[in-house]
Amino acid sequence: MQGKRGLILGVANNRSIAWGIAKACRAQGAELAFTYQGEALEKRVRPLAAELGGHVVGHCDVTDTATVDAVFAETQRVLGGLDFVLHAIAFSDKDELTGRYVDTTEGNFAKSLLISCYSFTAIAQRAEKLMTNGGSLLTLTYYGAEKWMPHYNVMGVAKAALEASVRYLAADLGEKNIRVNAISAGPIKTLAASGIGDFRYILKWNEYNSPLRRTVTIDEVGDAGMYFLSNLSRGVTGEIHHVDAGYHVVG
Ligand code: 0WD
Repeated sequence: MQGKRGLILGVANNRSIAWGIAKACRAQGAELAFTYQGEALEKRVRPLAAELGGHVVGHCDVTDTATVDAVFAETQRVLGGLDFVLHAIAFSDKDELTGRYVDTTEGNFAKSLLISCYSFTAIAQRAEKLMTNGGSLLTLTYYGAEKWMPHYNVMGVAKAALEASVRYLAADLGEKNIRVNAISAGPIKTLAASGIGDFRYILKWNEYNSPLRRTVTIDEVGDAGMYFLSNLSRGVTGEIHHVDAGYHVVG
């Protein structure tokens, strides 16, 4: 990753999956730029970025296009171009990550799909312009896109759309040697995950039932992320890769 420049979206704190991936990329020599969402997270992201000798390129809320444009302009200024982007962003109203999917409201459906799915396309549009020598885009998904999961509800629908968009983006951007992939991570206790109903039960269930008889860590997802964001995966695009202790073969 020496000489590679990457933009990391979605670090909330040192438990974030994005943080695990950023650490793994930095360990191989990548130069990183980070965004944060709002002032509260800025306080957490700044010291983390500094720990990896990275840049902070500003506040990015994907529901506010001006902030997305601003962080890409700042990334271009600071890094002079891009080789990879990590998208580790998702959101749904917590009240709808419990109970039944059928009760999803139109407002939360639109907001969840915008933040958790469309934002990856919005980011790909801007990254394409900065990736003049090809590049790699990576997003995070979950098995709830493929199978029903208790409480995952509208996020499962958003992740299914996100996985489909990985395939469409891969086909569109392949001729520019820009690759697009997703990691389907097993459940990990993060800020976002704490909003999902009965999450502790899901963790235990995965621990008991996955082939490796455990859950995964952000460092394990981090190493797989480094593979996708580096030349190691140069022949791979449009892939949904499970890093879930094997749960998807039994669940
Ligand atoms: O078990 C898990 N933790 C799994 C997470 C299993 C499989 C996949 N994932 C996915 C998530 O769905 C998400 O896409 O991994 C990605 C990263 O999530 P995370 O590391 O679990 O969670 P967290 O550390 O909370 O980071 C997600 C961040 C947000 O944090 P909070 O918790 O404040 O919502 O996504 C960002 C924000 O920093 N985010 C936004 N960024 C820009 N604009 C927005 C937004 N509108 N909304 C959320």
